[in-house]
Amino acid sequence: MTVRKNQASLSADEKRRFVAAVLELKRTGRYDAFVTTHNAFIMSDTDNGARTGHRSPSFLPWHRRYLLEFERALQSVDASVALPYWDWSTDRSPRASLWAPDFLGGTGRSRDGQVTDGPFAASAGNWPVTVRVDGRTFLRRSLGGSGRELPTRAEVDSVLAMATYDMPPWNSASDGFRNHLEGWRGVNLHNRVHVWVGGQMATGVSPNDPVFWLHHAYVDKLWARWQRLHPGSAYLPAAGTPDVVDLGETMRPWNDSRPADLLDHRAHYTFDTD
Ligand code: CU1
Ligand code: CU1
Repeated sequence: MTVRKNQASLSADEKRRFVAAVLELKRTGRYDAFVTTHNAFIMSDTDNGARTGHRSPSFLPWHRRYLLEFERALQSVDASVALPYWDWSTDRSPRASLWAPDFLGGTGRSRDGQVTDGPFAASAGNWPVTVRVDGRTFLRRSLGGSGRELPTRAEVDSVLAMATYDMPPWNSASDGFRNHLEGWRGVNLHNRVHVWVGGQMATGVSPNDPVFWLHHAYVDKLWARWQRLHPGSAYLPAAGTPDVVDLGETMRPWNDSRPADLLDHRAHYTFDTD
C-alpha cells in the first residue's frame, strides 16, 4: 500500500529514490507528457466553457487522478516510491529542507531565475525544460519573490471550515470550499503557492517544477481532511450541469474515471498522518 509522507520527514534514502525516479521519467520522455497534458487543460479550462482540470468542481478529482497516474509512473521505475506532500502552511521558508541541494534545489538566481543547485538545475544536465511557454529551457524559481507569504494554518482552517463543496456558477467566481481552496476567491490557498514559487510554477507548464507534485499532494490531502470534517457534505454538482463534470460523469482525458470513483483516496493510498 502506498503511504504518502510529509516531505519534511523523508529519509535521505527516500529523497534519493524519489529524485532518481523523477529523473528516469524525464530521461524517457514520460515526464514531459504529463507537462503537456496539464498545459492543455490550463489552456482549455475557461470560466464560461467546458472546464475540467481547473476553475471548476472537478479541480480536486482531476488532480487526484492526475497525481495517481504520475505516482504509478514513478512506481514503475521504483516500486518503493510514493508522492511526498509539502505542507506549505508549516514549511514556509525558502530555507526549508525541501529546497536543499539533496532534494529539489533552491530558488533561482536573481539575473534570470535559473535554479543553480540540486538535481534539477540546468547545470546538472538532466532537466531540460522542453514543454515550455517561452524560449527558456532551464527550471526557474523565485521563492517568495512575489512579495506574498505562503498560506498560514489559520487560513487553511478557515477554508476547511466551509461546509459546501462548490456552488453555481461552478467556476472561478463560486463561493464554497473548492474555489477557496483552488484560490480564485478569499484568502487563496492553492493558486498563491504556485505564485510564491514563481518561475514555471506560475504558468500552465507548472509540472516542469517537481515541487508541483508535492504541492498538489498536499492540496489533495486537504480535500481528504475536509471530507472527514464534513461527512454530510457531498461532491457537487450531482447531475445535469452544463460545461462541468457532475458526480457521475467521466472526466477527460481519462474515459474510465468519474468524480464518484475518486472520492475515497484510501482505495489508492493513505497519508502518514491525518
Ligand atoms: Cu493544475
Ligand atoms: Cu496547481
